[in-house]
Amino acid sequence: MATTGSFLRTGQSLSPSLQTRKPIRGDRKKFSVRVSANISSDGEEGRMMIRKEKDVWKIDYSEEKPATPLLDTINFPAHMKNLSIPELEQLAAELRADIVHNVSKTGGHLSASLGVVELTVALHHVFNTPEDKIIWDVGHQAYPHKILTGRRSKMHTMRKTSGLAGFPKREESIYDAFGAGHSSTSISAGLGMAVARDLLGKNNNVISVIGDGAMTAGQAYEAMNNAGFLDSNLIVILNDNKQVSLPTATLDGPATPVGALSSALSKIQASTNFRKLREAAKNITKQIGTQAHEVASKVDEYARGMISASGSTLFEELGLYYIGPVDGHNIDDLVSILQKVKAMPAPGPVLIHIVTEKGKGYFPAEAAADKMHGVVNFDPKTGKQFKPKSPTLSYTQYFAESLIREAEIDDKIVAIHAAMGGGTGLNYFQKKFPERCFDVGIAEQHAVTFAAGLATEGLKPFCAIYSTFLQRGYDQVIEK
Ligand SMILES: Cc1ncc(C[n+]2csc(CCOP(=O)(O)OP(=O)(O)O)c2C)c(N)n1
Repeated sequence: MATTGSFLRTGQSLSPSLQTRKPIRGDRKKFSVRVSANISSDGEEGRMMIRKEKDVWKIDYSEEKPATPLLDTINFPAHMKNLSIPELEQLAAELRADIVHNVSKTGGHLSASLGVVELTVALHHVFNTPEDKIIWDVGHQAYPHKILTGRRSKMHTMRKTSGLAGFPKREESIYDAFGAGHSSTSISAGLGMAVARDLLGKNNNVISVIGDGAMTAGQAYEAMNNAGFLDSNLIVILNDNKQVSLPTATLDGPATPVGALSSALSKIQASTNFRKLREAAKNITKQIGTQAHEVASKVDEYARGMISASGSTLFEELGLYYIGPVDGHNIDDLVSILQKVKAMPAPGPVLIHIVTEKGKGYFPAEAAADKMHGVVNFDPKTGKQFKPKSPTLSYTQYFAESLIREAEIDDKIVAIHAAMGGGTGLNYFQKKFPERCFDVGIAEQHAVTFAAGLATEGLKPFCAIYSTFLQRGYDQVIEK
């Protein structure tokens, strides 16, 4: 499990300004769903069991549709408002089982959604969508969101003609605040919505959820830089699952996260001292009032300085208030922290760093080399996919093999891809020539100009950008 290190927990102080609670907006009808505290969902007709054993949810995945008594009562987020923490946990377990069952029939993106089940439940419990806006970056992780926002009965139509889209789509639902597919747009879009809210005199919340992969793109930093300057209230949730590039099933397993940001995030997780010092600093301010403010802020500064080489200062230098790391599978902590942040009167842009595991709760995905990121139909019991066997090599494989052959005789050949080793076939090249292959993260425009730089010095770069993602490097292709 990727969730190592120490986490910010329920009850830990965030900041003195978090004490006052905003009035809850919207006069929502309260629904109360009670399920047995000794939680287990075992179906009529012996359907798939969901039970909690020693604090761990056990789901016996099978061909059968799982019994989901609590999820069956939830059609919209309004139905989740009165649920207790144990009930929200049960809802998450049922949601996870439902997603595995659905995707085993339709294919699609599996593991990103499994990783954000608890986050999705916590967000829809705490915030009042669709007035509050949730923007899912890339959008491949939005299946639990779709299920909780009125589209559960249509999940079997996912990615079929006239069926549900595989990504959030504004025309599909008022709960889809922004369309996506290409990555790293959520902070820009969220900031736009936050500024529009302020200009229009509204007071809803805006939450951008962005993965550590999507966070490698320049646009995310352009947006954070602007957010720090504009200082509008905006919540950015950084979903850190240590999967920056798309992992591939074909080779050795998940790629090592690329880039300085990944190591910075790891340092933050490891730095208990940093958080202890910072919290101490804030508590001093709270206890002895404004006179001590200067002293306390110095302590806070010192605490930040302790990990000055890491990402926490990076976010804070950009003007975002950093909170974390938080265990992204602990609903109790997520709910408590989201409630506190929601209650802040004027926090400006806040970044909540959560740590999750891609494929969480479904063993075949957790164990798979590619985490079962994108799948065809599969057997839910084993995770075995029903992939059609092709008698010929794909174009991508021909490309990879040809490039490797050329590179064996010409050591000036190098290769570049943008977080898409599998999709471009360059994972084969990477395995053969690790020193001559560059995964630059989700940074297509950088990839193209980086290749141009290599070429100016006499190397022969092959920059392979997958599909429509080259649109991000269009100017660089034309100009450079
Ligand atoms: C501009 C662009 N380049 C590449 C992709 C392909 N892609 C989809 S998801 C993904 C990885 C995203 O990582 P992260 O944001 O951490 O989400 P995770 O899948 O790990 O939950 C990539 C590279 C994309 N959607 N958009």
